[in-house]
Amino acid sequence: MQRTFAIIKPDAVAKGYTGEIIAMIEKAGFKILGLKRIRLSNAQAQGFYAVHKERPFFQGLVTFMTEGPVVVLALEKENAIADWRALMGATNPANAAEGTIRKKFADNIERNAVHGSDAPETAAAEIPFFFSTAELL
Ligand code: FUP
Repeated sequence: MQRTFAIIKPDAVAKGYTGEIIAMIEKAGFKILGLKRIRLSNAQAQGFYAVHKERPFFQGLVTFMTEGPVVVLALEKENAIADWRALMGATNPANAAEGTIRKKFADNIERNAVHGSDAPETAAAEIPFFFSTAELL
């Protein structure tokens, strides 16, 4: 079993896609260990995306991620990291495969509906960024 971390981003939450995305997650066989609807502070968004802080899109990304509520999830499944990234689709929805979440719901490379950990070390850092051990059931 492997764990991964997911965010339903402000664009998708605001447009009312939370339920459909959670249904896709469950249908794909992920167990939801933790789930909450929160609004990121500026400091949380900057900390979460710290690896991108030298990138030209960093400030825009932080502004977007704090513009409204998000849903954060801790997911478990065999091969969870790769399987969740496959279900999300490519970062740029223009390149995302048919049937993926980003193809269905994302507007562009910045407002791209969902986040997913990209490696085991990332998942191991991202899950505790938002969930305590007692919140993972
Ligand atoms: P992903 O792992 O698919 O979310 O993609 P990246 O880690 O490459 O990028 C993280 C986030 O930065 C993306 F979800 C959206 C944002 N981003 C931009 O806004 N512009 C870019 O050119 C690239 C990424």
